[in-house]
Amino acid sequence: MAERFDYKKSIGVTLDRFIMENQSDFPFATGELSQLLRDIAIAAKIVNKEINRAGLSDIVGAMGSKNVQGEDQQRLDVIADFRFTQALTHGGEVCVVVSEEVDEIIFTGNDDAKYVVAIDPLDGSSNIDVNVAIGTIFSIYRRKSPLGKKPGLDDVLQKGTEQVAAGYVLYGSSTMLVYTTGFGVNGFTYEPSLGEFFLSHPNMKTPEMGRLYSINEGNYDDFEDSLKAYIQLCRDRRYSGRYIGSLVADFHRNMLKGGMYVYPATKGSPKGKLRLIYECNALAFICEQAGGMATDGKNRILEIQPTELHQRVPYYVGSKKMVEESMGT
Ligand code: P6P
Repeated sequence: MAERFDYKKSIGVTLDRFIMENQSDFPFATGELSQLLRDIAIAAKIVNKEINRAGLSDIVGAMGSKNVQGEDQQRLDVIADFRFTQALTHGGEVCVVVSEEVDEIIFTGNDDAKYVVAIDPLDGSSNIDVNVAIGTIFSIYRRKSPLGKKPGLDDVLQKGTEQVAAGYVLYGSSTMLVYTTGFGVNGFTYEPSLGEFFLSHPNMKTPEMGRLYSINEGNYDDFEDSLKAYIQLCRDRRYSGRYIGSLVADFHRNMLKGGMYVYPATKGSPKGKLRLIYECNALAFICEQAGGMATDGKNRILEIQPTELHQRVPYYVGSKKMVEESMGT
């Protein structure tokens, strides 16, 4: 018997309502963090629209410039960086931004603002032209310098344990925004016809164990013996290799199904490829909140004291038992 269509059934909780309803999680909450999360969601909607029509406009392909990492900037990298930086600046809640696309810290001019944002506006952008999922990753910190003063490096070089919120946007077969404020992880799916994110994945948890491992085995000869041994263990157990070259997409799938993503030190990237401040810390916070684990192969990611804006670290993230096994613990 088909389920009777219940037209009175709620269409669900919007992101805006969810943020407001959970604002009381924060002592002395005065709404600035709520507004900041909304500012990020607005930028995500704009970037989503531009990504979805990228093939129809002249915004695919490379800019012909390189970012601070020496990587070729795609046009959408620069566009996404502009959209998020503008939203954070005009929103008024952020005093300084660190972006993968910009060498130095970005002063928004909001010197009375409480918060700091570190962001990878568009991760995996080399996949744009081939229509593979890409993502945005963001971390939110409380500033350490006094309100009203010009912020500085100390406001940005904070351990991941100091994050007040973190999230990602996955521009995939559907567009999702997933975030945590330290009280669990919740996922929202975008309904373009209404221009709203709706709660679709409440209280996300990641399985302790999984059968998916995500790593670029093209670098296998560079791996430490312990990692080679773990990969062999995955092969012996007939795990599935799933690596699409887009961290957010691999991370999200592994979080839902159970799995582990690894980007270790390689000859090409002796300190690892992924950046601590605006990639690894955010996903580590989310992963731990969902019951998972994130290390650099030896130490908890969130406890690493950053020393440089664009510092890279080796990265092992996902199901707790898989990360522990890969470390030989
Ligand atoms: P490689 C994209 O550039 C990225 O930062 C991650 O999204 C992705 O997992 C990784 O790099 C891919 O790197 O060296 O395997 O092509």
